[in-house]
Amino acid sequence: MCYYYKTLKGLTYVSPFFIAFTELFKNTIDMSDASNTTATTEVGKLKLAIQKSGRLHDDSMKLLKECGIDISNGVNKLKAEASNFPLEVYFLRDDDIPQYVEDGVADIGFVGENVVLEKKKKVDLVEKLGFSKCRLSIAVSKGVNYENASFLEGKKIATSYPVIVQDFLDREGIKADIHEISGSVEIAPGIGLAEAICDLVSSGSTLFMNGLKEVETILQSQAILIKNKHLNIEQQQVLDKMLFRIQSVKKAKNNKYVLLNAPNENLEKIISILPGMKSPTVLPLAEKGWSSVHSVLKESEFWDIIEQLKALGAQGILVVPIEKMII
Ligand code: PRT
Ligand code: ZN
Repeated sequence: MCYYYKTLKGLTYVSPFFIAFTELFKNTIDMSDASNTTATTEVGKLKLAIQKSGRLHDDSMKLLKECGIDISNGVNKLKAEASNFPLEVYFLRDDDIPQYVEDGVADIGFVGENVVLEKKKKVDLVEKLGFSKCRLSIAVSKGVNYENASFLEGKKIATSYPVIVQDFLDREGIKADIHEISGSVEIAPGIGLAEAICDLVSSGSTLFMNGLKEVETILQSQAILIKNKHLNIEQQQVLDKMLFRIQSVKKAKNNKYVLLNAPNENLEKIISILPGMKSPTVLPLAEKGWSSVHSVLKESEFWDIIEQLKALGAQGILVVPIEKMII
């Protein structure tokens, strides 16, 4: 299987540092664009577009909650206001979010990267949000002998992502017939509509149940925060505040707080494998010869380090989730 990772055409990654830097020069850089923006947001208030219902909705709302932003969303409402943050939330179809953000009808949006890349709208990528992870993959019938992308030459590919698929074919130098369909893509080979499909995959069970196998991953996707290119200074400041909270929530999710009892004879070795935020906290225990060690571990390194700690005689290891992490 070969992997192609996104070329963010029309989508620029903007780091928080870059945002802060460009803010200093915003008046000179963006004044010529100011008349182009259709943003009607009152000074310092942000309009956020999120999915009304579907796979992104619950995690989007959860993220706002974890950021301490309270939204009272009445059933069937299209718009809601945060009670404790300068934010208004619009509930929309995910496909429409990039357009609304480009036009400035919404200032920012939570949406799948796959949708932003397919729509090719002029928006900035601010942050990857870490939920709704999936991949956009080519699949063919199980029995097909697929060796590489040249199999697709002259074939029909059914997909809801014609733009991203065409980019992939262009990169591979392959000419194929893209057949755009809006749903149930996975049934296309079975009914003779196409020899291959390109669709989102997460667990892979939909492909499996339809007698298909995944042969190329052309994009890795997740929910992202996008922004309009013409935010005013006050809006950018509110976005920076929100971004700071989002990053604190993300860091907390990727880390665990660990407390353990360590025999003093191995204390130095134990400390050397525990990173901590600055360095681990070490407190003497009432029982002689033992210390209590507190530290923060990355989720990805967690099991490796715990095994090493056990081997060094650590006992009573407690692992606690972190709610927010402000560094
Ligand atoms: O109504 P609206 O237009 O707002 O929503 P929608 O129906 O177009 O989108 P929705 O809610 O289905 O998905 C929203 C976003 O969730 C997508 O744009 C992706 O960014 C993300 N996402 C994450 C997924 C999946 N995982 C996913 N598995 N979107 C769709 N799927 C589908 C896929 O199309 C296939 O039918 O799930 C099936 C495959 O799943 P597995 O687990 O069987 O592999
Ligand atoms: Zn949609």
